[in-house]
Amino acid sequence: MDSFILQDDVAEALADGLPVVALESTLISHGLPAPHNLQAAQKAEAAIRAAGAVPATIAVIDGRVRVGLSNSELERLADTDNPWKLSRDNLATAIVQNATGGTTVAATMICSHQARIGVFATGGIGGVHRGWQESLDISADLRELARTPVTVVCSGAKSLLDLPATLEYLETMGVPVIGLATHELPAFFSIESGLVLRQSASNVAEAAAIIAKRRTLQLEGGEILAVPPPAQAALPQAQVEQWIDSAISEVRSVGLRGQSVTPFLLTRLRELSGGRTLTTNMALIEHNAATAAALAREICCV
Ligand code: PSU
Ligand code: MN
Repeated sequence: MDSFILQDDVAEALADGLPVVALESTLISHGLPAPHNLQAAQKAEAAIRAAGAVPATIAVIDGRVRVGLSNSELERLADTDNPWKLSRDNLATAIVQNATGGTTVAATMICSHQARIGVFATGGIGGVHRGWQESLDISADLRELARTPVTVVCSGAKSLLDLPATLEYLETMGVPVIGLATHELPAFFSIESGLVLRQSASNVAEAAAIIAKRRTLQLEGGEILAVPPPAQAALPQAQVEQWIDSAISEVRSVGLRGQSVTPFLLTRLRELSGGRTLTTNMALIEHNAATAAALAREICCV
C-alpha cells in the first residue's frame, strides 16, 4: 500500500509543468476554530484556482500522506477528534499507526518537496516562542526552512511569538526572509512590526528570480516570502500587543504551561478582539494563497 498519494489533478499538473501551490493543514486541525477552519481551507484553494494554479492541500489521512485533498477529505480532517499535529519528528509514526492529522509548515515542506512542489502558502510559520530562554520552545519549522528547498509564502510568524528572536534565528540558519514590496517584517495580524528586513522583492517576478538564483547557486534550504496582511483587514500592532499582553498575564495567573498555552492565547485574542483577529487571519490566508499562485506561475514560466 502506497503511503504517499498525489491527487489526480495535482499529479497531472505536475506532469504537465503547470503551477501548483501546496497548503498546510494544521490550520484546519489545530489553528482555527470550526467552522472557520474548513472555510479558510476552501477559500485558500479557491483563491489559488482563481489565480491560475492548482492547490494541493497536504495532510495525513488514515496513515497516508495525501498531496491534494478532496472536499470530503478536507471535511474529514476538520471533523477528526484529537488529530495529530505533524512535524518532522512524528510524520513516520503517524503513517505506521494509521493516524490522521494536520501537517505543520515543517511537515508540509517535507511532503511538498517530495512531490516536487516548490511553492507553499500559509498564514504564518512557527517560530521562537516568548520565554524561549526557559522553555527552549523553538518551532521545527525554522530548521526545516534551513534544509528543505521550498518557498513559504506567509505573513511572517504569529505575533504571539518572539519576533526579533525568530528573525535572528532565521538569519543564523541562512534562511532568506524576503519582504514582498516591503522592507518590514509583517507581524501576522499587522502590516508593521518595527523589524527591518535585510531584503525585499518589488514583485513576485523578482522574488521568482531570487529563488531561481538560489537554486542555481545550490544554496540549501527554502525561503520565506513575507507578505503583509491586506490593508483592509490588517490590525494595528499596538492594539494587538495590548490584547497579547493581557492574554499572557491571564496565562500566568491561571498557571498554564506547555502545549496548551498557544491555543489558550489564540482563543483569548479572538475574544478580546471581538472576533477581529479571526477575520484578519482568514483574510491573510486567502491573500497569501493568491500571492503564492502568482509566484508559482512565475516560477513555472521562467
Ligand atoms: N501559525 C498560525 N497558525 C497555525 C500555525 C502557525 O498562525 O496554526 C501552525 C503552523 O502549522 C505551524 C505550526 O507550522 O503551527 C507551528 O507549530 P510548532 O510551534 O509546534 O512547531
Ligand atoms: Mn513548539
